[in-house]
Amino acid sequence: MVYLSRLFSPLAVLRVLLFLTLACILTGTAWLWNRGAHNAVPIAMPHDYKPPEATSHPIDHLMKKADTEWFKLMAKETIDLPSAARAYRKRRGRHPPPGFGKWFQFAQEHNAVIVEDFFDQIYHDLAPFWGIEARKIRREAKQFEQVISVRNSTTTMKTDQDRVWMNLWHNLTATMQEWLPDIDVPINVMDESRVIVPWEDINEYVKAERDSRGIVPRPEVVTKLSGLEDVDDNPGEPRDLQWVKGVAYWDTARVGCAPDSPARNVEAATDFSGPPPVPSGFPERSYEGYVQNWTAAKDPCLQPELRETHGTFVEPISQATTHFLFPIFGGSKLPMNNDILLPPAMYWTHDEFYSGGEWHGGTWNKKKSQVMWRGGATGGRNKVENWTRFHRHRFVSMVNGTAVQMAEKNPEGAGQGPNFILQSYKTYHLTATQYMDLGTWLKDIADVGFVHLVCFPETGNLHCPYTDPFFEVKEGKPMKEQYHYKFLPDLDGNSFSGRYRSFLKSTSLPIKATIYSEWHDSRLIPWLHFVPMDNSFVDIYGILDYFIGTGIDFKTEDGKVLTEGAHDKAAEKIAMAGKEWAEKVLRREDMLIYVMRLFMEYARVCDDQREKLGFIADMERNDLG
Ligand SMILES: *[C@@H]1O[C@H](CO)[C@@H](O)[C@H](O)[C@H]1NC(C)=O
Ligand SMILES: *[C@@H]1O[C@H](CO)[C@@H](O)[C@H](O)[C@H]1NC(C)=O
Ligand SMILES: *[C@@H]1O[C@H](CO)[C@@H](O)[C@H](O)[C@H]1NC(C)=O
Ligand SMILES: *[C@@H]1O[C@H](CO)[C@@H](O)[C@H](O)[C@H]1NC(C)=O
Ligand SMILES: *[C@H]1O[C@H](CO)[C@@H](O)[C@H](O)[C@H]1NC(C)=O
Repeated sequence: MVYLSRLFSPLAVLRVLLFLTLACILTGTAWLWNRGAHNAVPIAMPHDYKPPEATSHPIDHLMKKADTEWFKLMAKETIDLPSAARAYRKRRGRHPPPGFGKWFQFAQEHNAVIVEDFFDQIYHDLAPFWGIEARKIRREAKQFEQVISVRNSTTTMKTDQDRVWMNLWHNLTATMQEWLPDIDVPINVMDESRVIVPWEDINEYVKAERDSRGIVPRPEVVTKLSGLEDVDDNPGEPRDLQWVKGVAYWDTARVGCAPDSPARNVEAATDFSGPPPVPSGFPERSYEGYVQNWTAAKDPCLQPELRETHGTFVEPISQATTHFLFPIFGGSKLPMNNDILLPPAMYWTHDEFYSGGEWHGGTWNKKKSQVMWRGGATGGRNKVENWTRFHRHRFVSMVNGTAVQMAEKNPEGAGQGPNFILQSYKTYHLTATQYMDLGTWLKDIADVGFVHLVCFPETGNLHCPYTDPFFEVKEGKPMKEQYHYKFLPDLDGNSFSGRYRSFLKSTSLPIKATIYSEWHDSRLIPWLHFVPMDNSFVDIYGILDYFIGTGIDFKTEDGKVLTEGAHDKAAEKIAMAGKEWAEKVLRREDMLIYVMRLFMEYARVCDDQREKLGFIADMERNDLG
């Protein structure tokens, strides 16, 4: 490994600057300007100057690709009911569900951007239910312990105790109750997702959905739902869902992976001591080291190493999974889960702890060009035997300059820390490490730390005997203050991270790693609206190197301040595009519109006449002229 051990002195800065200036003048290659061209700073350059292609960075390529993807998506936007219904039939292969006209009206009245693809998650989640009897679904749903119900446009809630999430989802449902069909919605009140049906069964169920698809001839279409009177009059027995507990969660989860997927036959790890495995080069499926397929990057079925690098699979806090297909609605899930996604309750709250309030940060130029993260050491139940395998711990260590310097000097293995292993500097060709060692650079650009070490067994305070030597307990930072920094990593906790929506809405740039799916996934484009990060975090240095550069500012002759290697404009572009987009498609209204569509589809799949039920008013209107 190449480590520059010389520390950074003012003299060295001067020397570097002198060298750079000279190099530019002498060679005329202007590579420095090329980098600077991404800055807002106007610099004198020849009119015919063109950046050499060869210096283009993989992230430049990914950002360009993201722009193209967005244009393709937006070309599908629909602006009136007939075109929305047509887009529906084309994409889903059926008539829209009863109520679709009202739904469209609601969406339009709330100025929604309407693209059929935005609702893909609903169809992914509900498809398997076409494989089981409608009557079975509605009878069992009603019997669940926590249920939100709508009857005659009035919402009620059944729960074992007062629960914040239930109240929030109840509130969300009640907000649009006059638009909703009769439904019983079983709610998952745990952090963790609940349903994993073996892949082979799901495959059959999904096949049944595909086989049942078709545009029913108009005279045969039934436009009115049958309602739930039969289950109200004659409720069934509650289903014994045979919750699986006490089995290594990885083994419970991987049955949801396809038989030929890399993870399906890999058993749960048993030895959690020492640092976890790291990719020796670029992560698989990456584009020259950076995430190019976000769906794949999030999928544990493709990455068996997650069994020992993510807290969810090392030791979740709580676990109760059923292998039976049953409709449970919740805020997030793993790709192998068969839960049905709602927008997370935390996204509906007005609680400032999660929403950060209405203020989403000042202008980009006023922010510190640094990475800010604060959070608890959650992600599962970390213990002395296995804390080194928890993802939050790993991230916090990997951007801790001191920890990195200690790892580099580790006599037992250069680059090896207690819970991470550094890759060779050569892998990502970092600019910053050409001038200083990784640790020195990180100390300059990162302010990251835990606010609570969440120990097991509990200590009754913020500290933890086995992780104290490796982590400082830092002061918390309210979200408002986090927005004073340009770069905001967002990591999974015990499940998904509840601050993501606020980060997207902020004027700062979210850097996101996750294995969880959320309702909004098909409306966000990586490298356009946020920066995606691999779950191993080996790309974090490359990401920060690209956006922040060395972190060393220098003045050009005309007094402008540049940062060597920084693509500050590119970072600002993604931060602003994400914010603007979130304000268009992740509004509270958009959550209502999503859930209204979801509940209309759910009502149909619970109805005995589901194959004939549909909305065709748009076609009849066409007939009239
Ligand atoms: C809903 O309305 C129908 C018809 O008006 C009525 O028969 C039924 O009892 C009502 N159900 C509830 C739960 O109020
Ligand atoms: C939902 O909650 C908000 C804020 O607490 C409240 O103002 C509103 O009335 C509630 N809406 C319904 C339908 O319960
Ligand atoms: C991304 O990965 C998923 C899962 O492996 C795959 O189905 C999909 O085709 C990939 N997308 C692209 C654009 O390659
Ligand atoms: C960074 O790492 C060092 C060495 O392990 C540790 O003492 C320090 O508390 C860590 N800092 C943070 C913010 O966790
Ligand atoms: C994590 O370590 C603890 C303590 O050894 C153990 O009880 C737990 O089962 C481990 N997790 C897994 C998935 O084995």
